[in-house]
Amino acid sequence: MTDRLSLDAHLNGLDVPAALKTVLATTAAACVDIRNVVSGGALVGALGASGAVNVQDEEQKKLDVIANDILTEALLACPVVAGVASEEMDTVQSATNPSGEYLVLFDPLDGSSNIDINAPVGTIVSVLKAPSATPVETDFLQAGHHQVAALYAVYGGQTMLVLTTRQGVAGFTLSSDGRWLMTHPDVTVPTHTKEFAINMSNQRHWAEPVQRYVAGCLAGADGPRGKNFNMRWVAAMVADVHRILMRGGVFLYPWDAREPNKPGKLRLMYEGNPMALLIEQAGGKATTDGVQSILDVIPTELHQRIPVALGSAAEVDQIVSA
Ligand code: AFP
Repeated sequence: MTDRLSLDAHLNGLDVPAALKTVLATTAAACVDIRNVVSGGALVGALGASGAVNVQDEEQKKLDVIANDILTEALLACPVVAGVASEEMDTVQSATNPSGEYLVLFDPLDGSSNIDINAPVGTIVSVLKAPSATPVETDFLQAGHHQVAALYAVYGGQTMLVLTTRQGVAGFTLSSDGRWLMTHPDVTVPTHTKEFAINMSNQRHWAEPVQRYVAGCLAGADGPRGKNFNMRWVAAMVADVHRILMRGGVFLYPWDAREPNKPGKLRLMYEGNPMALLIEQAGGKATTDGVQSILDVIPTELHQRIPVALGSAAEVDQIVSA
């Protein structure tokens, strides 16, 4: 096997503060612990419902709770973390670390409907500077362009961690001896694609521009786009975005009329922002509607939802012009 750069060596070589490197190394180690529980499945009692619901009234799986506990415990014990926020927790938690400098926001187990069927799931993480060592909720409400780092781990056929510190995007694969080794040094999203991802079962609820865009894709070579498209939907944003970072494509979770007062299903702080930073750092586009960058949305609530259209830049542009 060729000598590969470890995540630690990669972090050491980055021009970012040492404290940020510590946050990222701590997060990556926690992802290994989560992966170990995911892969233990029924053998370690990790499948099924927890019996509780989260702040968004969604049924929590056991693994949502376990993954949340692993990350929360690891990060609050990290001396440079000032506080954490999670899709699975009602409120933010201050770490009471006098030297806390960073806020870490996460979806501990994205795609939890995939857990019991042994399909890919993952962890998504966003890192912000903390305005103070004793942060309150409003300190977390920073627009995505303030993120200093974003990463996800995807627990699939291989376990991978994909990271940006605003200097491009790099991918690491977990080795059999538990080390993150660089396998994808310069991840870039191709500008053009023939692949789209959307939950087609919601078609009748979409707004007109999304209807038109998808109709154009489905019409294939005979339609206005003049080419045939392929469709994929993993039901875990982390895996759909991973595919787009590896080979291009677009991913949409638009507003729909099922709950017209909600702007969408996905969460701005735990899904939209970190994935938008990764996609934009890899040369793609990440928008709320084909136009406005997700990274420019000013958050008003911790668990805010947002419509998402991201991926290959030229294809994202098609969504508004369709
Ligand atoms: P869960 O983690 O609650 O399963 O939700 C996953 C998710 O937020 C995102 O990762 C998927 O892209 C999307 O929801 C799947 O939504 P559908 O249930 O509409 O397919």
